[in-house]
Amino acid sequence: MRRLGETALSVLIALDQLLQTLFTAPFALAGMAAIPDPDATISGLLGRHAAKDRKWAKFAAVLVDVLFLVLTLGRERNHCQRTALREAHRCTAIAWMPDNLQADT
Ligand SMILES: [Ca+2]
Repeated sequence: MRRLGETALSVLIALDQLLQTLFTAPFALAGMAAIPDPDATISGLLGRHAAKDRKWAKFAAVLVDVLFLVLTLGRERNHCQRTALREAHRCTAIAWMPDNLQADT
């Protein structure tokens, strides 16, 4: 049962990263955002932009934070901020990629 749960979580994170990449791509193409990091999640994106005091991200982060607080029965507080920090410490960009892929601007 634990194996099923961990596998399901991996699939959900991969889908989350895909959605984040697809959501960010048009903004990147329009020059309004950095090239999307394919290993960043929606929560991480919200956490990074909320830390920059962007109102849209702060609003969305509150909603996501509440969702994770409920889903984890109160164990995961400030999910978006924590996710942004976790993702910042796990840079997965490879050497030939441009610098703006490795750090959100
Ligand atoms: Ca990934």
